[in-house]
Amino acid sequence: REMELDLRLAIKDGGFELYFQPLYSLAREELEGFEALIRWNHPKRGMISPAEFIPLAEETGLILQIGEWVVREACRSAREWPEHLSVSVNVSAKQFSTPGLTTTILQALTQSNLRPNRLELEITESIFIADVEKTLSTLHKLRDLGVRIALDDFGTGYSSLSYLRSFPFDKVKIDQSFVRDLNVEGNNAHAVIRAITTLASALGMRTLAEGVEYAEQREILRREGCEYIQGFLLSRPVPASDVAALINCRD
Ligand code: G
Ligand code: G
Ligand code: MN
Ligand code: NA
Repeated sequence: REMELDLRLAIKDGGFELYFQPLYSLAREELEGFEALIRWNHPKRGMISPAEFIPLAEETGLILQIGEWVVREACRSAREWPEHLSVSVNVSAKQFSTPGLTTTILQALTQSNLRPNRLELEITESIFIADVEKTLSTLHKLRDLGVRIALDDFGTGYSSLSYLRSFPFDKVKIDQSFVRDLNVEGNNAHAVIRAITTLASALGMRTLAEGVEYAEQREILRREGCEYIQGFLLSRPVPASDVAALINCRD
């Protein structure tokens, strides 16, 4: 497995980089923070998408070391931003189910001296496939650290509604596929978005729509009660060195 060896080398030699994509509050018309998205700069193949190497990292267990690096680096970066901005980090199911997770998060917060409520962990419904009691206990431990917890890619798994009821997530990230459906007439996509925002708000959770590419989508989302958006309309994910420009640009 050549790719696995390359991954090990990348962990050792610092072959990864974090890109950041803005999360935007529609209600306040201002930046809320950034989602950290990992990139692998492969010595021969150039930039490799996480969609390609995260599955291998999960299979081989290397996701644990990579995940630790991501959390540390994300906290370190966020420490340089204005106090009101948060950083969101993707946590894979495998990472979530390891006992060391809370320690890793706590260490990253301590080392960077970042206020815990500036860190948001994005987890997917797949964590509920495992032992539900254990999953809930981990979620509560993380919540006790003071970090925020978002449910990512919402609506793509099954029985989504029961998961929403079982834990007070801070935020529900509506999957891009629902936003894409808004482009097509007569498929009830508005109604689905409204149902999600109504339910989330009744449960005291905020909603963010992913994959927003057009102003028309943004306006529908605003109308249907969605509070936050993320997507190419605002910005593609950018390297850390370009984050300052996004923070300073007002529109
Ligand atoms: O950034 P991009 O669209 O290429 O991301 C592709 C996929 O990889 C998405 O599902 C995203 O959640 C995931 N991903 C990006 N960065 C990380 C990361 O740091 N950790 C994990 N576990 N997944 C990530
Ligand atoms: O699974 P997760 O939601 O973490 O994945 C985020 C992925 O979505 C990243 O790979 C990011 O590059 C991608 N992404 C972010 N905004 C947009 C967008 O507006 N359109 C599309 N097609 N992809 C997007
Ligand atoms: Mn995400
Ligand atoms: Na998502």
